Amino acid sequence: MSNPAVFDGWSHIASGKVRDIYAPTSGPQDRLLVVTSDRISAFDFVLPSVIPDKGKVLTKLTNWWFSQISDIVPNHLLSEPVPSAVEGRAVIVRRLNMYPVECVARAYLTGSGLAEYRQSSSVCGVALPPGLTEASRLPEPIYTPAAKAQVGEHDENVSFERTVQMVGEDAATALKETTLAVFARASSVAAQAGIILADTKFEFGAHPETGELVLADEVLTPDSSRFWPADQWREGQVTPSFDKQFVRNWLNSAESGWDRGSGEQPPALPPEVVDRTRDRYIEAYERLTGEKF
Ligand code: Q0T
Repeated sequence: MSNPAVFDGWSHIASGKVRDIYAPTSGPQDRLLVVTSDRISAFDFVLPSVIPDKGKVLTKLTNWWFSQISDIVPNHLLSEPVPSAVEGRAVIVRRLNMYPVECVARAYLTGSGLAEYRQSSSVCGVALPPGLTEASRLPEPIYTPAAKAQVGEHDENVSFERTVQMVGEDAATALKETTLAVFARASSVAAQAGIILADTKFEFGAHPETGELVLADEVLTPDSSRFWPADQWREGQVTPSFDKQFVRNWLNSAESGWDRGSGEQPPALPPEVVDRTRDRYIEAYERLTGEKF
């Protein structure tokens, strides 16, 4: 992996597939700089191509959602300027005591949720009716938390009871209730835009002074959620992702020359796949927010 950018007064502390986090080099450690890159991942690989403006789109979308849901939960944003090199795709946030729980809500069954359902007729201890299949709509949205794994590992689905052991009854209940409340609000916004919010993941922390629950991370973006074009959903069929369908289709095609299981790194994307994918991120932003990017 390449080295993260250097910014005066900030020290790099962590990187994910898409984002880089920095702490102040000196002085109070109550803030972080979170930079969203134009990197894109698919099939668990970071691709060698970037999607121009993806970092800006995801940053604007997260900030828009934060404002839409601020009556439900406070968020970690601080209104402080970011280094000019990353203007538009970075934020300064309050440094929270993060809960080690990935707070997932699901309204449709796919991915790890479907795999677990096929094994146990339940997901994270939530019993589900028989006969569900790929992309089935659930009777109601469910909370399916996961325990944050080590870097490079996949998060492990856990029961609500397990999260009680991890963070205590009060925090576990607040995580679940807040996750489902935000999910309900976001689902209705997405539905009006012709987008199904199949599932999404939130990360919360505790305010270091007051202990109050605060929403962190990115929220309700295509990277943290499954957005499906409503007109392409069919129960029983894998629904193409709103944002990455061209990327996945091309990587899976003979034209890419790539074998997902080979252990080889994926190849660079052709320019037309990059351009169409950029358009999809912008379209998602514009449909959800009703605003021009
Ligand atoms: C965090 C304290 O974004 C993440 O990883 C990508 C490198 C997950 N993560 C979040 C934090 C945040 C935020 N956001 C916060 N406000 N306070 N830690 C650290 N990693």
